[in-house]
Amino acid sequence: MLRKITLALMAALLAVAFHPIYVYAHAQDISISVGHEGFNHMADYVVEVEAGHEVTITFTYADGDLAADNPHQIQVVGPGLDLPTVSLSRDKPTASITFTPAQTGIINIYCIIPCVGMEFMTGGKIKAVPPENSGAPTFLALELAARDDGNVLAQAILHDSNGGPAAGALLVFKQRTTFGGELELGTWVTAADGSAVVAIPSMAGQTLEVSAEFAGGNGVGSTQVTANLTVPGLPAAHPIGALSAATPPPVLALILTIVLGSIWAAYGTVVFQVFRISKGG
Ligand SMILES: [Cu+2]
Repeated sequence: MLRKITLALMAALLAVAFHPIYVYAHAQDISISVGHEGFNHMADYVVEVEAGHEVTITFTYADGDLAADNPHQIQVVGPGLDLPTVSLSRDKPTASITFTPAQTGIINIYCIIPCVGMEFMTGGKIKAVPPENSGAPTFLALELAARDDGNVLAQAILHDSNGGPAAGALLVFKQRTTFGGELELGTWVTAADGSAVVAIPSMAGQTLEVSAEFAGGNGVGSTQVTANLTVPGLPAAHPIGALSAATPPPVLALILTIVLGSIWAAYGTVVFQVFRISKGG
């Protein structure tokens, strides 16, 4: 009984444990000049952006000081990105490209055609870093609860900066897999009370790590929250071996008696025969 109460308490404690992270959505505009001295006149140009937020890069042609036209074709290459190249020349001095780095990591900027100064146009980098906590936040809470049918219910509730429920918002639910990756469970729309509920199949003893994300936008901050739950229920207990029990079952006791008796009988017979032969000789 005491054990059951302890288990229930532990499950309840795990179910309410969550760690909210608040972030803010914003557009990121970057200007990069492209010329024979490199990107923004640097051979190792680096700029930081926040992953998950839209980035617009405006490239400008910076080779007006050269006697001849020095066209460039810029490619932006990074994880999860498939972007068209951007061409710049004296006749087309500006061009822009817009994308959203979905993950953190390094995005490279190259000039992919022969040009004056091309050796300075291979090391440009955009560092996509995790979003910072800033600005007016939205609030997202996530609670995991194990159900008797083997599912874990993940309930997320989104509130706006005034503390009111945020209805009609898109929440993306993800589950961390045992392989370390993230499995996207899907996108749910919050109800009038700001909540969205997902049922996740689970096994007894399994530890689930689930996250809910609100992307924000249009002046509303983005939010992410992660929660963990170890599904209650013990792995099948090992029954105590029948022979280790305080009172072995009668059939096993009988078999043991017969086996041990036979061994001792054989031993006795041999001893008797040896004794008889040695006496006879
Ligand atoms: Cu170039």
